Amino acid sequence: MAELKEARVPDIGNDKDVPVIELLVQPGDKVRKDQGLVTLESDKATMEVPAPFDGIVRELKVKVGDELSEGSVVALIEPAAAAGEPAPAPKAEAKAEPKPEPKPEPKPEPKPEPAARPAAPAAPAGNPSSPPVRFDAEALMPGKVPYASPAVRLFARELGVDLAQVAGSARAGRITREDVQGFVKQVMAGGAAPRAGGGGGGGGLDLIPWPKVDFSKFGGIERQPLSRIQKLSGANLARNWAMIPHVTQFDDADITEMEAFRKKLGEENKDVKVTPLVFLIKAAVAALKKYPAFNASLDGDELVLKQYFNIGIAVDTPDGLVVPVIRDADRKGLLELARELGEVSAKARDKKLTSADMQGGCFSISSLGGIGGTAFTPIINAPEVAILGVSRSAMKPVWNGREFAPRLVLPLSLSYDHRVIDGAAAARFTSYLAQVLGDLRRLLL
Ligand code: CAO
Repeated sequence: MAELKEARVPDIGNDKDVPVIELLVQPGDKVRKDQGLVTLESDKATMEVPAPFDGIVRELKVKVGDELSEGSVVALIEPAAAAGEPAPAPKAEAKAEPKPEPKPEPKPEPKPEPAARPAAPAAPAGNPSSPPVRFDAEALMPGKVPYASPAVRLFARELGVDLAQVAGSARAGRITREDVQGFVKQVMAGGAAPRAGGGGGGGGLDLIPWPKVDFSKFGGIERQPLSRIQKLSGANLARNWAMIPHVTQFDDADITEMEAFRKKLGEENKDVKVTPLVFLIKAAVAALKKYPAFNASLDGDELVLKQYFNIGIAVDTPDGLVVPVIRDADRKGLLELARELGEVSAKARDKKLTSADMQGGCFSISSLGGIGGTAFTPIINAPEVAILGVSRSAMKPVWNGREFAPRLVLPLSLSYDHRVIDGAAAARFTSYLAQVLGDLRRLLL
């Protein structure tokens, strides 16, 4: 066998430790220059690492989940000339569209958020490959092209599937190969496939266009671009709101005793800030254990029940909402959770969260208790099936059977996916949460 050459991750801007989400080739596959080898997905964009030359893939050096940066070796390729054969002919479909759309996006500059589109990057020294093919959050916004990797686009074209009809199940609504297969299966079975957008009747949202208004006709205005985070979370929220039948169940927890314990814990541990949220994480884990349907995700006709307890926490940052995940919350004590919560929210506000920090969540908590309000209806963070909203606790007169006693009351708002959870289960879940928060000894049961 002739000398093998390395295919490396080219310049991908400022992204580092970006997870591999898809392998696009196998050892033995013939590849053309610029054909995607693997797909990487950061919190900002998805990109393919292209083959630097024509040849045959002899070895893949990465697997799904590996985190790569510029220069990481992805595969060993035997160059076509050395392999003694002409470069494999591109497929007809690929010929029609040799460069997958959306167009390659140039490398982002270090800072300016969000819409900076600076000059194209030079290929890094010693790596003759093309820049990675990016397709970013803009493609997710309504009215734009469906969000899918070039390999999935090609696959869809081969099957004659219009990607605009397919709902993406991966992060940020990205359409996977499995989504296309699932769509075809459902169409073949004569069922209504889940549709991504409007138009054409059927199961889609047949919406009228967004109102176009010249606001400046009515007074002064200023335009501000949305941040990347706003674009990404906006697309996710819109999909989740439109596709999940939400119901919100409200309840109150008497946290008078919990609050006394929290204050004591805070006095004994000055180095860490213990807020009500850590108790809520613990109580949520107890409720998820008791009601496993809340620790689940829908996958076609199946419910995937999880045996781990990773809790997403909505964190408000100047650039928008992010949801980092606290892993294995069932195995951590209150102080450890308090420390981790402090670290993760600082990381979120300093824009240092990686995609890995935001993956693997089972159930999310959105706490507005530090700000105010009495109740709200949080939007479920798909593919999770429920989210707990927490508002500000207030001292209230509560009837104890003999008299009104002053009690500290915490409002809970649980939004749930009604396809998976019925109202009775949701009411049981929130009243159990309230019981646990009212008497923390229940956490020991
Ligand atoms: N009732 C009364 N007081 C509360 C409370 C509640 N439910 N929750 C927190 N507090 C208090 C805390 O004890 C703290 O008081 P001190 O400063 O006196 O100690 C204060 O409010 C501020 O708390 P915090 O917000 O710093 O900490 P937290 O652990 O409660 O929350 C975090 C951390 C990261 C979740 C929060 O800062 C945050 O970003 N919240 C917003 C989440 C959000 O935007 N959700 C909306 C999503 S839907 O669009």
